Amino acid sequence: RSKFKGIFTALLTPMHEDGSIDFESLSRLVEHQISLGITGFYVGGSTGEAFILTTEERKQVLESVVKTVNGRVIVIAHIGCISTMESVKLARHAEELGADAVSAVVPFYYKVTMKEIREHYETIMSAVPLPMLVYHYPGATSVSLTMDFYTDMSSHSQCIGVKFTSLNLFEMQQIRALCHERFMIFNGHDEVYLSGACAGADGAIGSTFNMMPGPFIQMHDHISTAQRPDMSLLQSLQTEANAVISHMIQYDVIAYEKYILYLQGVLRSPKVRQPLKQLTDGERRQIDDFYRNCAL
Ligand code: NAY
Repeated sequence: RSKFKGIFTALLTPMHEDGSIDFESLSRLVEHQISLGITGFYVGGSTGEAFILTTEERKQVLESVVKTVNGRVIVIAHIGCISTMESVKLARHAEELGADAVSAVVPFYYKVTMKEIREHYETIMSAVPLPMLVYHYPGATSVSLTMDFYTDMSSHSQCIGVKFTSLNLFEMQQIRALCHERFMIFNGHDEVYLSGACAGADGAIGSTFNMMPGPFIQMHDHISTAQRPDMSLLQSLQTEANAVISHMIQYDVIAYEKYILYLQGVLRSPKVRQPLKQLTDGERRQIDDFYRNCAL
């Protein structure tokens, strides 16, 4: 379990100008990220545009990442779909490929109760023996999870924790206080990484790590190794990251990150898939100006 404690990039899916997947840029991004020292990848999540890829494409992206990684860092495969059966199929595929763990978003769209949500996870876990990470992102799913759900999940030895993409850090702290200590919490909103670590997060899975993993790796390393963490150092690292994030959130997050990586020469195109919003020429110029004067 301790191998999962760290900084995981919620990997982008690079695309060509026509919207098809650019596997060459994907491999380049993976290599670039490994060279910068990330702990692993969260493949096929929200940042990876998974819900607007075909099932076949989701499989191809995971295949490509597992092949490029070749065991050097950890791969968590997001296999969640709103259908339990489809999630199981993708989980089996992830297992065949040798992914280290699977993660599934809470089933959304159809309004089901906690009982069905629990059964959704139990069915996937009984079909595939890989460690499971619950993916909580109420801003996108509108699904709230109860503390009873978390404590039940934490008593399941296969369920290793939750990717907690919410700014409600009181809830995060309650999970830490009430769940089994082996139940890990991954902070999901990068702008509160440091606050999440104080509330008990063991690590983080974030999209901004695609373009700036540095401050997060430094914060994580410092928190995990320092006998007396230097709060002013940690605050200055979070502030450095948030200067970029506060600019980024004025735009579409995925398009922005792809554009920065395009400027850095890692991606060949900043294209996002329809119906996501592409950056306009005017927005690109504004980001160019910001990029020239920031620490990225
Ligand atoms: C995912 O599955 O890709 C994620 O949830 C990654 C986490 C990101 N969340 C979203 C919704 O994009 O990195 C965060 C987020 O972009 C960042 O904190 C800015 O709000």
